[in-house]
Amino acid sequence: ALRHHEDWQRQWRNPTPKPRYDVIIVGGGGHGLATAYYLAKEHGITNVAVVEKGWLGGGNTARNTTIVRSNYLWDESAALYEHAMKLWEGLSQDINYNVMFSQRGVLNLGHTLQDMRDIQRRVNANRLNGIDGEVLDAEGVQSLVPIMDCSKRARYPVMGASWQPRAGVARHDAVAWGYARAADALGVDLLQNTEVTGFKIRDGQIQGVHTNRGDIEAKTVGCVTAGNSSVLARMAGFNLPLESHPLQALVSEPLKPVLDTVVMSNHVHGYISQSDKGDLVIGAGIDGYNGYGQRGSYPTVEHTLQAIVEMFPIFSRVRMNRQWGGIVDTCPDACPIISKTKVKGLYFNCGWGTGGFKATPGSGHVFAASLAKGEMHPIAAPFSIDRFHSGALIDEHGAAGVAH
Ligand code: FAD
Ligand code: PYC
Repeated sequence: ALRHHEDWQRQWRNPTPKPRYDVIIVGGGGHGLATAYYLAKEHGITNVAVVEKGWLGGGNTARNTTIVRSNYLWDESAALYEHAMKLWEGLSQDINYNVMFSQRGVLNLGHTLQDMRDIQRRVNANRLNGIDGEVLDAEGVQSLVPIMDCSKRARYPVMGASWQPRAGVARHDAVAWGYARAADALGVDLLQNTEVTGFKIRDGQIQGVHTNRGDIEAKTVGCVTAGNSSVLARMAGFNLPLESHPLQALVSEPLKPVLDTVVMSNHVHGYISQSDKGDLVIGAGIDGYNGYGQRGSYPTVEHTLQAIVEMFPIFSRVRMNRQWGGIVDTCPDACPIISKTKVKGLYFNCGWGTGGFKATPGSGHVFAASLAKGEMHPIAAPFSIDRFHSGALIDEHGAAGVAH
């Protein structure tokens, strides 16, 4: 059948770097590509390069477990993630690319009284912010997910959950490819295999980047390099309060449809959904050590699968097909940094840690507006680096859903 799959059009050009652009985006993951797209589409800035050391979407964008939700506790993060959710809801039409956004709902389970109190508080806060959410008891959870062990026999019996019906999953590769194709069509140059090795800075103002393919000039540079952000910051002469850790995921052999929603438990600590291909998509917490290897350690895999089998004894004999890791940049308050820096014209968008996939459209949208205007978008402003000096942290460890 594949015989007829030939002479396909390229989805994007493979241009030679120009000597200078209006804006350079470093990092061709979902966030960087979305930024470039919105710069071109919403602000008419098309003389833009996305500089990517590997291939587009080859970082965390293509390695995550694709969970999308906006049920964060604090007003600042609720605004950011709900902005993204609204963009997700029209994204396939906007970029004319099927990102397979499936609003199948997300459950965040509670296994203790304190879990349930935190869930109540978060759902109340969400509803005050106009974000959908319900608190379910164990029976409500069981009726949504009949194959889960919600009995009292479990080591940590399920007491209930928060339920966000508009949450769900999306096809991660398609998000990167869709934004890439749409940005390219508007004139953005996507430069793959182009690694930024340093910054050109004169009198405190960014002048451009050094790369393995030569220097490229721009008076505005946005770094969206996820797990490598602190490395890039050091090249520019400052430190970021980030730790880079591996985060693993694994998928099973394909199964018939058995799970039509997303289940996350921060207490027994695992999360699971079933992809349209039928694989179970599974993850848990970060590996405890710092590192840049895109793999992880065996104890984490074992811990993850213990949690899954505890919640879903029915999966105990399912075989796992593939396992991998990505490098996530975790911030002390489990919130991103979207910020100007002490170098004029150099901006960073990073620190999304274990939870940035869901934010991809919103992050790109507010970052593009900030780069275009030279002033941080109001939704991005609270996520400035300055909060680590002022103390105005936004602690989202409870809503992060993944322990770190
Ligand atoms: P990336 O896709 O990593 O893009 C950064 C890019 O920068 C990379 O392509 C990299 O090659 C490039 N780069 C780095 N250094 C340089 C350089 N010097 N020069 C040029 N380019 C450079 N989030 C959720 O919301 N839901 C989930 O279910 C979820 N699950 C996850 C599961 C796993 C296993 C992992 C690893 C992450 C998960 N996340 C999840 C987090 C999410 O994937 C990330 O927060 C998000 O993808 C970050 O997006 P990005 O575009 O900034 O990063
Ligand atoms: O932030 O929802 C999330 C998440 C799920 C898996 C990893 N991160």
